[in-house]
Amino acid sequence: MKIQRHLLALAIGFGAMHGAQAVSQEYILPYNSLPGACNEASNAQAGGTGNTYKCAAENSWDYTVDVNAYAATTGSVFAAAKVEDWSGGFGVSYVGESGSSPQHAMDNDGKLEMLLFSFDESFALSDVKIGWPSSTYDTDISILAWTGAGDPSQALASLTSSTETSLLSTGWDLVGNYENLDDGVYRSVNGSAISSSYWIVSAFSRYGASSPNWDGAKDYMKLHSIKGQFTCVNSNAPGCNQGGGGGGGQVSEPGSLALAGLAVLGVYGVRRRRGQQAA
Ligand SMILES: [Ca+2]
Ligand SMILES: [Ca+2]
Ligand SMILES: [Ca+2]
Repeated sequence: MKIQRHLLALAIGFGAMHGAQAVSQEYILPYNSLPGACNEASNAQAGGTGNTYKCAAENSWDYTVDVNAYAATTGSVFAAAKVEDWSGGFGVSYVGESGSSPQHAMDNDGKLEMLLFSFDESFALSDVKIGWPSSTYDTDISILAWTGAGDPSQALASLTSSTETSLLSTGWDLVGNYENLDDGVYRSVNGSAISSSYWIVSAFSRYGASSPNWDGAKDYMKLHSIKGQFTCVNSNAPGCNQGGGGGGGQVSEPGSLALAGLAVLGVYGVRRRRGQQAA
């Protein structure tokens, strides 16, 4: 297909600390409805690494979340990969991976692939939707949130210095594993309402744990949308006090990490792509 469009609706919330103010609204970005919500902010080499997508929240176009991809073979640390913007949603590729379907998706066939969502507010992820495939492949996913201490930048440092089996001991927590996601249908996740500024959605992995003992079938999917809630701390997150220099829930010290935010971010991108790797 020639015109690749996709939309990611994101919602994230972070553990609220002092002064945090919960926001009840959820914001979902419907597929294909809001062109331009997601844009590639930095390019990667062909088939290569390190690009960044900036995606706007549906209800607050001046609020963006960064989307990056990482991948690792068993025993190796995670390294930057490429966010692929397909019609069904985001996939992941890395240098050396086949560009053919279904490897163009986010998968665990070869390297374990993941998408990292970085917010500047704390966000409670509540729902995830894939936009591909309909039934051909297995579609199990895993979700992690950064709950470690220290500056939030430690989340990224921990990721890029960890392997699949060591990641959960560095401040990243497994929020849950979710089996057999259906194409085009939101799946409720994060039942304990964990909040964080950093979220990982990956193809299924036990991340070193002994369970669940799901089938060994490889998983492939394109991440279409996410939603959740922000707990207002900074004033610019969706649903929080905006336009003012200091809403009621502002945090004065970034280091206090008390970010709690609730918001649903609509991340969505429209991109023209070569007709290759059609889903
Ligand atoms: Ca892939
Ligand atoms: Ca692969
Ligand atoms: Ca599986």
